[in-house]
Amino acid sequence: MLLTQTVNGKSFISLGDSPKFHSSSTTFYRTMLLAGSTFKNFSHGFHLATLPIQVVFIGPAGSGKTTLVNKYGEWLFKSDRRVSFINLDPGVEKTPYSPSFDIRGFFTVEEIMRRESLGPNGAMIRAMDILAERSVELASHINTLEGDYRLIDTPGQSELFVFRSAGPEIMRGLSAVSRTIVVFLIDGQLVYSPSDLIAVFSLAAACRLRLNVPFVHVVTKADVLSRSDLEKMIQEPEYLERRIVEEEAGLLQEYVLEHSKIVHPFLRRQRTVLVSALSGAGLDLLDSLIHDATCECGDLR
Ligand SMILES: Nc1nc2c(ncn2[C@@H]2O[C@H](COP(=O)(O)OP(=O)(O)OP(=O)(O)O)[C@@H](O)[C@H]2O)c(=O)[nH]1
Ligand SMILES: [Mg+2]
Repeated sequence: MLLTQTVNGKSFISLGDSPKFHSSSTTFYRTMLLAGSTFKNFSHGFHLATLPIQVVFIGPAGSGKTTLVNKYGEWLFKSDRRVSFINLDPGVEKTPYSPSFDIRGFFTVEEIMRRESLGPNGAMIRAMDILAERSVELASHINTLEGDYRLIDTPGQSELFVFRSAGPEIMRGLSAVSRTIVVFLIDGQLVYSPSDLIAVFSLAAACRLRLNVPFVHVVTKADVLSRSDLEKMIQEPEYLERRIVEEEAGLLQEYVLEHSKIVHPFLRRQRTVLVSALSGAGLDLLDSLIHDATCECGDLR
């Protein structure tokens, strides 16, 4: 039962048990979540820096989400930070990390296929809809996990996660309980031309519009990248435009040039880091971007 209670002159909604405003931040945030508050609107005097950072890894199938969750988690452990791993992919068979919270404890794509006589795509769609329906419950489960960082792995079929309601609902739930950021992964091996670059960053921009939380872009698999000028194309609009003119022709050139004008200002502000989960290159820069984007001084919103 929801009750309104008053602690030190502040009114808030509780679950009916005694308020634990001082002794348990988890209970406090859970009650705030159920009351429909959002993290951004809190005015309770909690210092942002004391809250766990929730990092949600999103990217196209095979872009390296699960590998990066594991490697970044190991890197954080080595830097004396406490980490919880969270798996939200009901279709994954094995994870290289031990999840503290695993959606497969509630349902798997295989179970849904069997139970509802669906194929793999239909079952994944159903799984995403269940995730959306249970997003508040999910966020409050996740909010019971200890640690400085919560690393959240998402489904391979990211388009279903982002463009159905699961992604936005879960992001709302997570943002209500603690500071939350998306790390958007781009598989560097798949960027062959300037138009590929514009295409993947347009996808990132569409995801950002859907999810409405701070984003950091990561180009993955930096150890096997053949294009040494990828970073230059990302950072320098004039250089990117020159490459588009050199490498594209006709209507496609016109179209890509127009898109590059839209994507570029956004790209420069967001910053992009090249990372190799295999060698560990770029993990320190990724960490400082995540920190900047989630601290009070952050300017990446
Ligand atoms: N060379 C190289 N390969 C990588 C790197 N990161 C991931 N991979 C490989 O890329 C493939 C996909 O990696 P995953 O981590 O499973 O990617 P994912 O995005 O979780 O995949 P789904 O969940 O199926 O969408 C695997 O074969 C990894 O070994 C990297 O930094 N360098
Ligand atoms: Mg994965």
